[in-house]
Amino acid sequence: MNTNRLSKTIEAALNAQITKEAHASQIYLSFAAWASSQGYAGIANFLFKHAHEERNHMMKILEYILKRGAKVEVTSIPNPPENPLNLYNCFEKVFGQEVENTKAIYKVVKKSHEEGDWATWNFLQWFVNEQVEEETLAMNLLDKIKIAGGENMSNMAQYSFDRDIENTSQEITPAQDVTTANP
Ligand code: OFO
Repeated sequence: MNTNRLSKTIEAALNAQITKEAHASQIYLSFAAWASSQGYAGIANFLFKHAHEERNHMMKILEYILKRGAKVEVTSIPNPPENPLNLYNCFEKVFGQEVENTKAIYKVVKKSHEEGDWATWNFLQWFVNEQVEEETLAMNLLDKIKIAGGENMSNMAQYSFDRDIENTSQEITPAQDVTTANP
């Protein structure tokens, strides 16, 4: 008896999304390492936590595929992009990456709608909301940098922003407390 509750199309789309979330995690990880090497400890901490969050998103999808009796395919992850040129460029890239991931999620949502796979559609609504949160956060940080001088931020402004973001990241669940259910 076939107990797979996902269609081949949805199974493939969700597996592709696993790779996208893993890729997002690698991007945050590489930007965090870059920020740390530039002396931005607060920003590095913030980005490391986000790398962890994205990995939990990957796990959330992986667990869902297994729960529905379908097959997980773990594939290779594309390389992260080049290091950012500066803080402004870093958050520009972060925002761009979040928008790309939102588009990818919307495609899977659309497929689940077309197929009338309401369980998957419902499961994906969590990701739709999460992307709104993440886009807003990146957008707000980008706005702050713009106000502080954008690409021409002074050293003092960079110092304050780094300290500021450290406080922002205090509001985010510490990486060690993050779970798949509470990313
Ligand atoms: Fe996975 O949440 Fe953003 O990309």
